[in-house]
Amino acid sequence: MGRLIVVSNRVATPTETKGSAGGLAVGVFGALKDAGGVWFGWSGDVVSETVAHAGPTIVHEGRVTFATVGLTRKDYDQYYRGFSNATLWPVFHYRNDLARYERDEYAGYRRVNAWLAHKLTRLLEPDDIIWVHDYHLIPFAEALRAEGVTNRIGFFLHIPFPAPQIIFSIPPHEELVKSLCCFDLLGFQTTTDQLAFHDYITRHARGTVSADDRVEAFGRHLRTGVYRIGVFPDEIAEQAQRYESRQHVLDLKQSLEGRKLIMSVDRLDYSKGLVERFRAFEQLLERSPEWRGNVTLVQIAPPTRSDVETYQLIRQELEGEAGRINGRYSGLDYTPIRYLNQRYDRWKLMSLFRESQIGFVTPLHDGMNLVAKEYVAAQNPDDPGVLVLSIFAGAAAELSGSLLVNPHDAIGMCEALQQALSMPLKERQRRHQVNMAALRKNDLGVWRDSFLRDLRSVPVGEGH
Ligand code: ADQ
Repeated sequence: MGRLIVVSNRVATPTETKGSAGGLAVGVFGALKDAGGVWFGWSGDVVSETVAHAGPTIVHEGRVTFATVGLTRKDYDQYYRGFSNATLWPVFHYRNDLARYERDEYAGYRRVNAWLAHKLTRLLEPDDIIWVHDYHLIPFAEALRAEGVTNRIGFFLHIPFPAPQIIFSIPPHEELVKSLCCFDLLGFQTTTDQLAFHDYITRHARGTVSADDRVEAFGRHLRTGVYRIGVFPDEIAEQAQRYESRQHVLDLKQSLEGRKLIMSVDRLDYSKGLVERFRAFEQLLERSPEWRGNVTLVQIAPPTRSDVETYQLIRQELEGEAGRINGRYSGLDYTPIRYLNQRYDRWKLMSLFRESQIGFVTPLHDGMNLVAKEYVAAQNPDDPGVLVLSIFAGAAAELSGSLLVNPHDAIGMCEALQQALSMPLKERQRRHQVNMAALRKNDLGVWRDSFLRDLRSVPVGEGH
């Protein structure tokens, strides 16, 4: 079996792969350890041109090589902050109103992809398979092919693939889709995303899609598939239980003074529906006076991409909403919304999830949403909390034991909170069992192994 080469915008550090970071880093590292190989991408540092061009920096950890490069300020601004996060991210999350398009940023995006591909070429061996992750690297296979690389190359899109009418707002949309067709296998989070891509191919690229998801377009042959990313539920359950009587949990419990707890955890991002969520919680306090003083929403939302303007605006808006709602409903000993802009260690988050009665996860659009899955896995099966989940999270297709809500309907979300807060134990247990069975059936290992199995089975040279 050939080695595995993983390419992602950011590369986890060797320490993060030992469990301190998200499960994804651990999951991908597991596959790298099994096959041996290289994890290649940006180090996260902005560096001088000399340092950038001297890279990659190589660190070995057993059979796995971590190879990272720094980005120059210009590359960072155009490729990362610009086209990736100010054009692709909003459009792929249906927020065309927040997107901008600048030709020089797009040129920078393609330039960095070509440069990264060139750097990787030197580390490749003929039998390697290459697994590229996410929207920062759409032109990566095309750039590798231009370098003469004929290895199998797969791509997994972690975020939604939007309907054609939405992606049309990016002027070079056809070039992007053409670039995607240079991969041998394209993986999507949900059937909706896969169908949106097929729709583009058949109706706008004069291509064909066969019944077994083989695509022919732009003179290339490729395959597409749905690979729902998951978690390792039993590890999370064990971690949540192990830390449930630690000081941070006891402190929280004491401060709640018997109140019910609703937990939300997200990166601070406009796609996560935080403003709508705060307003739904306000509706609960407005319409159900018996809950005033008796339920607290803890929203943990560490800032990300804070040098992109739209992220500064959402942060200000949220601070305003939290302040307004708290001003309206706080008492001398009661604050309805506790809004925290910090990162927490994973084990802490999992034990806080276990302590709460509701997980409130309401993105406006989300590829999958691992927080929803982590929330379910962290519950005590004897006395589980209820997941209130947006229909626009990829996870909604699997977690049928949740209360599904439309995040644009504040009163609907409020009603789901009311239902969850007074749900009988038997029903909570039944819903939890349904959700846990779904998590176990399709865990992170299944996601990873099925993608890699399908990529390895593509005949070499089939795409040409
Ligand atoms: P994200 O948009 O980052 O991921 P999500 O899937 O929820 O969203 O993953 C977030 C991860 O970060 C979770 O593991 C969570 O526990 C962790 N996290 C969040 N807030 C944290 C905090 N305050 N402190 C510490 N950890 C925190 C993208 C896509 C998703 C897709 C994933 C994986 O947007 O749709 O599910 O990739 O494919």
